[in-house]
Amino acid sequence: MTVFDYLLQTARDRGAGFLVLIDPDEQPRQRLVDCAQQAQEGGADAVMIGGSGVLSARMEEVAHDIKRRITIPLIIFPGGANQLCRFADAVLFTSLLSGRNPEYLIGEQVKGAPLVKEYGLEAIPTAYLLIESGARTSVESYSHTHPIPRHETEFLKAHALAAQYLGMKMVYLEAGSGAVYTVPEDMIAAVKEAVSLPIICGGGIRHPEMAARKVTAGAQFIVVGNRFEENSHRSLFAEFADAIHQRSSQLVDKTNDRP
Ligand code: 1GP
Repeated sequence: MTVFDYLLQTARDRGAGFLVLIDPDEQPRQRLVDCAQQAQEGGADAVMIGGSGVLSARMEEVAHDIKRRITIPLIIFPGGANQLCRFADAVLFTSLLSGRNPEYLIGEQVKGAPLVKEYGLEAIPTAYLLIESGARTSVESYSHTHPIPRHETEFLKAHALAAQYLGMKMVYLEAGSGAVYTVPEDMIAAVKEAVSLPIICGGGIRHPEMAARKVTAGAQFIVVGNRFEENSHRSLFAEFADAIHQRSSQLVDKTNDRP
């Protein structure tokens, strides 16, 4: 089974998928590896690794160590082509469609594509849509792009539709790491109504109830990163997993679902 199919099946079986984002720049390597293991034991469905400013050597060593400790998929969420490495199962092959900077629309993708092939990574074509979230985020700073204004729902829907017609497989509604405001639920619901693509939502989600609201609005996958840098106890992952897995009664041991 591909990672993409595993994700779709997870969303179907559990109501939604819980993705934990690890930024290799933020903490000591051992703590990041422990965090990934706690995430798996707490009920996360996959671990994502990446960030806006990660150095490739750091990415490689952290991914290598995490991959050895978890059985759920490890998915690269690259800030640029230099973050690709062979120690992962898949890569969210994103294009920052909300911006108009050609480097992040297609430039980094052209640099990265040969590496994706060489490393044998599964590429999951994903439209990355940044939504204004109350303060300047590192994605804005690094990409030199403007986010889609909050509540400009028709504009957001047009971007999501364009992604679908371009053949992308997922749409990521991003408020940005550590966002003051999360993606509004009415914008999630509007995108859900407009396109048939699975919706990933992340940025600023700090409490299980916030995550649950995004799922109720229509998000199939919830990404949480920052919150676990302060507290990576298994019990906190489990609280998020319970809130996100709104169909958890139908579950079987997910380690059997691994691709
Ligand atoms: C950022 O959506 C992710 O790319 C996660 O955001 O770190 O704020 O949870 P947080």
